[in-house]
Amino acid sequence: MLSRRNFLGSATALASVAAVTGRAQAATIPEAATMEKTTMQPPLHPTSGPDYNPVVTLNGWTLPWRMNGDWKEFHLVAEPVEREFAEGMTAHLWGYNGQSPGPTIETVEGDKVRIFVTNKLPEHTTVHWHGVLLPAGMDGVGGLNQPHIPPGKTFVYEFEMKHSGTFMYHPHSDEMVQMAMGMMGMMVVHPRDKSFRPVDRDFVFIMSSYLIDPGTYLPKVTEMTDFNMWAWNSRVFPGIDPLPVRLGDRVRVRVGNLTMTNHPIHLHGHNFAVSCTDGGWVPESAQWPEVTTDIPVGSIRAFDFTADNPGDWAFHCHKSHHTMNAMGHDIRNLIGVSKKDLAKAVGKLAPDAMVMGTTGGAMGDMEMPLPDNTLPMMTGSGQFGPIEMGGMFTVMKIREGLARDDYKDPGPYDFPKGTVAYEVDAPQSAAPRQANDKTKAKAADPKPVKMNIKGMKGM
Ligand SMILES: [Cu+2]
Repeated sequence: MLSRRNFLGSATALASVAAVTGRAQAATIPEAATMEKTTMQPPLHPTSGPDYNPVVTLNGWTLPWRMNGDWKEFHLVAEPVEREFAEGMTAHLWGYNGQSPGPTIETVEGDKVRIFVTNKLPEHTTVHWHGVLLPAGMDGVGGLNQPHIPPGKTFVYEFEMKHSGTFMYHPHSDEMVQMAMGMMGMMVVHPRDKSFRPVDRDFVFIMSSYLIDPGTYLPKVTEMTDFNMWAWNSRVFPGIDPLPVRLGDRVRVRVGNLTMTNHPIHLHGHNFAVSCTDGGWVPESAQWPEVTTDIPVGSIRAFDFTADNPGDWAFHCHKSHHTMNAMGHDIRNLIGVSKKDLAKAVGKLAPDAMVMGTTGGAMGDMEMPLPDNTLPMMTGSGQFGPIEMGGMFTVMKIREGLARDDYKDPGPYDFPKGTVAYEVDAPQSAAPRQANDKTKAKAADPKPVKMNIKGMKGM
């Protein structure tokens, strides 16, 4: 008799057979793909299994896999890498497969995945699969769930992707050092049912922060709060890819945060709703419209919207010191201070010194000699002049008629005639103001008061 209990029992037995078979199959390690380029690579369409609309990773790529029986096999190599943050600055980081962050791992709900992790770092490591619901022995916390992976060794993780959504991976082994060195990546699990919340363009990136002193190459890994490079996929503006979108597309942007602070991520020109976190899909009844969503530390937010407003739209972290590159934080606020007097006083003490910022801005215009391998604090330029940004800033470019998989930078937006804010030259009429000198006060003030009194007396 096939009772429910018997049926479940045999299903469990089958699962453990599969696991044993899996272990035998793990004997051969697939080739580890690497990537040299720092620009967004084209989406990787599936060639087997259920169809899905693949993601693109800002300044990144998707890790190729191979099928081995019914297992999807990936190979991550933890290793030292060189990462260009933007033209003019390269950092010496740790990452995976030639890049920091590591490649995006893309799978489908229900996939059985086998991920080989080879450690080419000078110290031990592990990989934790943040948000993926899996057996404890696969969770990757060194010492707690598994032995640390020694340098030169390869470990295998095997689990089933039981839930679709957006997740991350990072070491759980000398974690502060290894994450401060840039070891992290994103994981996207597509729903098995392609009709579940489909989008036309699906962008993904992870946020990381570094303290790299001007003129140096290596992050200071013991820093806890005072970071100076605020990066999306270990890139800073103007090194971050734009997000090209076809007018009318349904768009999803998935953002992970492995910095040590929160980031209010803001998109201009549209409202959106958070559709997914690292905990799963947000029911439509629980969504509300936003233009900024705060992404806490160790969290993911994916938001969806319809790109119905053509143009070039700023897309950035709303903490203004996160849209800057390495800077001196000890600059005094000199707004309103006379430059001439100050220059005289400073000149006596330090003849080569330069006085800056007395009008409150134009830091983007400043020309100061920078140390090697150091980016200007505020930089980038648009069709109307300097953009004066850095760090976590890029542009979403919404255009008519882009081809489906076309993610090339479409260039600056061609504004329709008469739609750009403009300067007026007409004389300004004097604004009515309350009198404030003695003469005018005498003439203007008492009369209405007297009139009021008279009026009251007359009543
Ligand atoms: Cu921020």
